[in-house]
Amino acid sequence: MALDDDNNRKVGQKAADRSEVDVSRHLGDATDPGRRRFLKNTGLAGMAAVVGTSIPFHENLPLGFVPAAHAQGDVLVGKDGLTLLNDRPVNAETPPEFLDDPITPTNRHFIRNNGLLPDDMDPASWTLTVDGLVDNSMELTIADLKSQFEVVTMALTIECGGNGRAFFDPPAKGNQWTYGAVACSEWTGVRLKDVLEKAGVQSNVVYTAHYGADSHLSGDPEKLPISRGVPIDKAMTDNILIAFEMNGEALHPMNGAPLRLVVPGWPGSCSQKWLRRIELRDQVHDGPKMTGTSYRVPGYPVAAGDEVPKEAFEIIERMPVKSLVTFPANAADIGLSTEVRGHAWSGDRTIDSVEISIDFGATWMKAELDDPANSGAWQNFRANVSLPVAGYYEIWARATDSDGEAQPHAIDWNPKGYLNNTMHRVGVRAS
Ligand SMILES: Nc1nc2c(c(=O)[nH]1)N[C@H]1C(S)=C(S)[C@@H](COP(=O)(O)O)O[C@H]1N2
Ligand SMILES: [Mo]
Repeated sequence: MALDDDNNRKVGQKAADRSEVDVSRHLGDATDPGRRRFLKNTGLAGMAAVVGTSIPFHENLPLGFVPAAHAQGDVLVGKDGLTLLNDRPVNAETPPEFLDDPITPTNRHFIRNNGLLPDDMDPASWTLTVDGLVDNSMELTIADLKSQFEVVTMALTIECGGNGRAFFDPPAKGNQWTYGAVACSEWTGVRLKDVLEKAGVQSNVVYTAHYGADSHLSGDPEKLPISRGVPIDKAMTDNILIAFEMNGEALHPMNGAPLRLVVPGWPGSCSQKWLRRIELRDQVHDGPKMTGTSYRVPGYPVAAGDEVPKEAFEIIERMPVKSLVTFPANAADIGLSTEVRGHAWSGDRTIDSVEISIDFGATWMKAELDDPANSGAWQNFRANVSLPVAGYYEIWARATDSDGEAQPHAIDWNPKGYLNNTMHRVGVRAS
């Protein structure tokens, strides 16, 4: 960025005014909705991200104008083939066939936002505060993180707790994710554990609390869109990163630039984006989306559509065993012999086997299964499949994890539509 820190802060302030006050009050119907939507959802930092550089004369840009080079109201810049589920906040998933790479490229990583992007995502002036029940509170720049801690690169799976919600009946409110709120990119950063150890975790700590710089949809600066945490034992495992690079480059603005947590194997919501602060607490965190029915499921099976009392909800911890077929694509026309490919994962565990069926589950064949690149990465599988005669087939995949748990045909319904790990079915026409 060409602007110095000071200037950037000023810029951030202006952009906030623009998106939260001026735009909503004064634009009226004079500009097309796509443009208003664009401004409201991205702000100045988003515009800069879109054009790939800073905008020196941004203060002269009339309110409601977006850079002419990108006047589509496109909130998926730098993404490829994602399906937009919601544009305020931005939520977009990746069709399975676009998740075929062993490591998910940045342009194929899904986006799940609860609020609006921060206006200032400048890595040079970014700081991370570590405080609460620690011996030494710390305020670290990204340069400090790089110089004071071991920098590591790991492939880590992030899956939204609501992935698969679209298949709940009766339907569950929220983004109607089908399959593609999951990804496994390569993240570079420092271990959360190393940072917490340096801060000195006090003996009464039970939980972390994560805070990001994104703003609440209401525009109320007192409100946070989301602030979650994990038990301290989980926080001290060595595959949780405070990441400043994604696939060897700066983080994508929508994926938490310039700094985020990556907590593999637990609901994606634990992986705070635009990370500004980690606080250690002597009680379970109670930030927005930690309590009530958010990222919680009933502690016992309930019938579909049942009312569940609030006390019965428990915080989701590890994500269940699951797999995804990424080739062939659903509804593809294929030959009688084909390779089948995909990924499998299970929170805090590894995958022991993936089986494929082409006859609606009557018989299963074992797929070839790779080891994970490292702990917390999904595992890639492939199988050569021969179909006996021309016709319609379904390719089903079923993963079994290191604890012997296998993917089910159906899961217990829950009110918010979390944890759907039913088998993936891909329909194909073979000839
Ligand atoms: N600050 C912040 N962090 C956040 C969120 C958010 O809205 N704000 N969404 C969370 C949720 S619910 C998920 S599933 C993941 C998604 O990460 P991604 O958008 O990079 O795919 O980010 C998590 N971290
Ligand atoms: Mo999520």
